[in-house]
Amino acid sequence: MAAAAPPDGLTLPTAKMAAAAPPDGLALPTAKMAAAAAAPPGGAALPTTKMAAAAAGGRRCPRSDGGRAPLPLLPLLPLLPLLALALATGRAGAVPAGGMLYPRETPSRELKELGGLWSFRADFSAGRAAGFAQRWYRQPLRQTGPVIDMPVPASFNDITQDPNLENYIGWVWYEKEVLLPRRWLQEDLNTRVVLRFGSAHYYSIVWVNGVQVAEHEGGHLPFEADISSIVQGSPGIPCRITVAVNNTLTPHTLPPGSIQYMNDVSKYPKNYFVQNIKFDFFNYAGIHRPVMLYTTPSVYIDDITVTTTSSENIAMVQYQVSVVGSALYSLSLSLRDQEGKEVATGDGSAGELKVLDPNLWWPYLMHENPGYRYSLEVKLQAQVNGALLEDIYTLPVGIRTVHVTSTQFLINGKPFYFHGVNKHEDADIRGKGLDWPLVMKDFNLLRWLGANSFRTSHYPYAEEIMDLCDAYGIVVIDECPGVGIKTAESFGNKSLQHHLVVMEELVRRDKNRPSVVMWSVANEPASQLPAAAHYFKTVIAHTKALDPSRPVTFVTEANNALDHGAPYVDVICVNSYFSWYHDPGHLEVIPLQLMTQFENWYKTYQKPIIQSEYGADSIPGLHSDPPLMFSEEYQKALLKEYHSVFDKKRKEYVIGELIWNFADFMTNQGTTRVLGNKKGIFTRQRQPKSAAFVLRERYWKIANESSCLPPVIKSHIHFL
Ligand code: BDP
Repeated sequence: MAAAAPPDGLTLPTAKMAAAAPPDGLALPTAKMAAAAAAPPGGAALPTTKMAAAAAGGRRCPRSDGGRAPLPLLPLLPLLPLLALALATGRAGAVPAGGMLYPRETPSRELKELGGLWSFRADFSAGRAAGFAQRWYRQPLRQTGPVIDMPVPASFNDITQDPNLENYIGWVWYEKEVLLPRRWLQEDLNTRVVLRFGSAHYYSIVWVNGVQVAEHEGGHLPFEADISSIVQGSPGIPCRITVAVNNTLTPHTLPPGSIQYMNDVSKYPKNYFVQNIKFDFFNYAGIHRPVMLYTTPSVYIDDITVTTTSSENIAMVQYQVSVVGSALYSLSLSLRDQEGKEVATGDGSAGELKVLDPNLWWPYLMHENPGYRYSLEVKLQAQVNGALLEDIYTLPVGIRTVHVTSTQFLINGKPFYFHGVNKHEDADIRGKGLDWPLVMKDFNLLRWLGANSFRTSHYPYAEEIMDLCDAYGIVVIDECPGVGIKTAESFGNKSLQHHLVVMEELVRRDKNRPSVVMWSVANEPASQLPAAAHYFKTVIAHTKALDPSRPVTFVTEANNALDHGAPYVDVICVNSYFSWYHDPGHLEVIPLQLMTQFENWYKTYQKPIIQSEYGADSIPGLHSDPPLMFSEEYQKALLKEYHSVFDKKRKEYVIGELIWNFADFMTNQGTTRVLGNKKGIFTRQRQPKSAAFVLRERYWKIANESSCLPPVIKSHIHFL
């Protein structure tokens, strides 16, 4: 839609106006968050009823309350979710504590994807709180002001020509009206209708037909709500889904950030503020991943947990199934191979399946048939009011083991060397929105490169991406959004508690994925601060308690002697930028400095080490010989210096190398960033720079050396 010419009345502000939004106005959803973000150094007041009324007063909008005076909503904002919940009936409620199985169509479950164009409005009001003051969720969004079309999934930032939307901080509103199939809506059918968001960044509140159904803190992870009681009983009436999303980051969010108010009136307009972040990627926001409606019977399979062990020619698949809706049910399980042949059966909510001569899940380039997955069909039967209900869920299961020794990372008992990349979810126009052509291109490039692994720097990636890692055998270090934890405040108890919840959500989501071989709880925190000791001890212990089957790490850039978190990790992951941020331009220092880095870390901890980041920016097409910084030649030369040391140390205890970065990506503007970070070996449009060919030669060579198979030849892989 005509975003370039803002529709009348939307009053898209000028840069100055946007900046002038009062500090109190971020109107974060909870009292605690609001206080954190909104306490300006100059002592500007927190929102008052008067301000709320003023914010609401500038607009003539139809009132859904029959003309009564508006409630003093802003001070009540922290209570809004509760208020709305109280209005909801039946099963509608907060994010369930149970499982978060990826929605799949099965004989008992139907699915409707809600991708496409949604109505959208950023709340540019002074205070950013007009949406709450005027209760935009109570009626169609178009009735409370102008809307534009916004694609979902996508970040909203780069969709229009408006710089204020690109850099917007605060609440944005999305809405979609959907007609549901009649068979979902009859009250007597024991059908449950669930609304699920793959992720929205950062804080979301969701209403259905004006009733709040969900509230979720954090981007990058899914949340859902049972909306049966709201939609059932009214077939033919559209179901109106309204979502308010706020991208404000505070010292206690993950990642952390802070709002800084500029009070020097000789330099900044009144109430000028900026969002500061301590991480190096653009804080894209919006509904980033698919939104789905799906059904289950009212008694349903809520969660499945699977772990696998194997020895000789026998594998065991341990399972646990949780059921919600009834205590009287039976469960049967059937494990099938890729030909559909049943290889094991079981029953009950916990047990073990024995698989003879198993096809193990192997990483890409370690086996001619990588990523082998069985299908575990779980069937639930329950009697409800005399009727037999059946729920079926099919989970892909990869059988593999992971072990860490003092010098090796073993997958299925064989040494695994990570030759891979760090990525971002990032692309032109769509920002961090899931985009199938891009996802497929990236997997084809990874396999072309001979990469067998990546780290989800610096947040969990879409479930759809993780599915492909499982299917193609791409090994994943699964990182939570613990990036930019740099201040003492972000090591406090409040942040810690949130971090534990985020790890619970991440493990719940990805625990059954064979591709995930290790959790990373953070990237480059200020782990030299004494507070990091308790913090990482706690987060890592919690993660191990949630999932005893996988090693846990965090990625450090601290000095080995000063790092307070490293004692608790299973694998040392270290980032270094020799001859880039340190001794820029001096390629000759790399061998000595890198050797010293490895030896110091190993001497201190006797744990295997991954070079989890190294790299250099290069501007594609910029050439220089001898190599100078930012040229393609310099990037290549830097990589080669690192590689010569890796080759010595991978015979000892270095177990991996992950280039920074797979592709160029967008960052905040700054004097060291030229339209973003240029350390990609591919451009942001996914074209190879010279360094990509260096890495490709290397990765295929390593694959052939370390594979337990006859040589894998690039040209034998048909898609390359
Ligand atoms: C590392 C960070 C990464 C940055 C990279 C860089 O982990 O997020 O993008 O530096 O500066 O320290 O390129």
